[in-house]
Amino acid sequence: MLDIQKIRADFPILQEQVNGKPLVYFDNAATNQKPQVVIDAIVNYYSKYNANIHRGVHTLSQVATDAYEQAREKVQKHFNAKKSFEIILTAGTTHSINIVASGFTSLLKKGDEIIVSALEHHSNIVPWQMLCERTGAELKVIPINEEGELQMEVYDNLLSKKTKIVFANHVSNALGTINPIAEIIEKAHAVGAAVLIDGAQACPHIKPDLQDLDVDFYVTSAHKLCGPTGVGVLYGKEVWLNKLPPYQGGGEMIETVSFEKTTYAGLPHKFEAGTPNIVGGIAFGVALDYMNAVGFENIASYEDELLQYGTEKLSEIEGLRIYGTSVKKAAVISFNIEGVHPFDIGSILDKFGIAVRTGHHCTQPIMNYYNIPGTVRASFSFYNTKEEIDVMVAAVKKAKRMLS
Ligand code: C6P
Repeated sequence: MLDIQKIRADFPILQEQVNGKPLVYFDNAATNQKPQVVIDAIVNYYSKYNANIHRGVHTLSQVATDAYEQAREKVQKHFNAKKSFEIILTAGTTHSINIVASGFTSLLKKGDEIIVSALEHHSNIVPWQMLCERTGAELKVIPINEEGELQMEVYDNLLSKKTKIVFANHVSNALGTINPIAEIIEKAHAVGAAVLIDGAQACPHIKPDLQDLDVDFYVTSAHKLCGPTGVGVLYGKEVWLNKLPPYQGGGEMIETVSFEKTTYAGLPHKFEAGTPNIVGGIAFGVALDYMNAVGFENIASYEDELLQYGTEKLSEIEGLRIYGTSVKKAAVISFNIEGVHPFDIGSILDKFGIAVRTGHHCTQPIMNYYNIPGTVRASFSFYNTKEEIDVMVAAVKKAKRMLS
């Protein structure tokens, strides 16, 4: 059992008022809020030991390097990666995906196939389309059904010896669907294809065991896990990271440089050119500690309660349709009211201090499937409450009266 009021006290922003009303923050899928310990870690770094890392013999640089490398180890432990150098600290999910997509340029040729799910965020579509343009490989799509679930029987038919890599998200940001990633990975491996799983929306709710999943690449962003923006994870199996060329050239990613020839550093530095987001990495480690102390099992079961409650209450509103009705779902409710544009509902909710996201959520293919311009998306976190859901439901009812 979580003590929600105690948890809420850890998040200073939750005491804020927006438009004269107590903030109800239901835009957690876009980015979630930061507890005081994470904010303190950022202030502490800049006030006490700000220095560049992996470079200086001086004390501050050593302290900062140790803190940064400890954060990498926390990430390794959290995701159960075999080696800490399999954890590349990046700028976020988008950056991580682009490193892999760019790296596959030299590994693909015309006639090869890439399979992507129809539930993907644009950042897990566009880099692969660019890869196809560069290599002549072909993109195949696993379609969805009305519930917003992947049609796995079509996936079975798409897989062949031509398949070189498969991409899917763990949880859909637009619909909340939890995808059967263990099955996706196992079937892809059976035809010799690699798999990249986009865990941006899963990681705030689920603690994945990467060795158990046997996934080749797993990516996520710190800012959805109570950490800062501008930091993310690219996990890759050692064998794959060794196969891929570096993404960017620069300082830190080299072993030796001369005008005749440069040799690259080993993992993880080969993929970490330039000064990284040092404070971001350190604060991410603190955020993981915080979330692990709350406990992912507690988080998942409490958020599921919020999801069931919110779904039930919103469903009572006549003319309201929820998109994404899979039985396996994270705490995201995407909805529309018949005849009303989602943007108008979002704008009225904002007047009541309620933050939701409206629009296509960077998933235009999903919106095209349902033939809608977008949805209103309420996404819950472990610090939200049923009372806040009541406030939103009442505001949606008012918005409906005003707009229809
Ligand atoms: N989705 C949302 O409101 P970045 O921006 O690199 O941290 O994450 C991109 C990304 C990739 N995959 C999925 C499944 C995502 O949900 C996101 C980010 C946010 O849904 C902002 S667009």
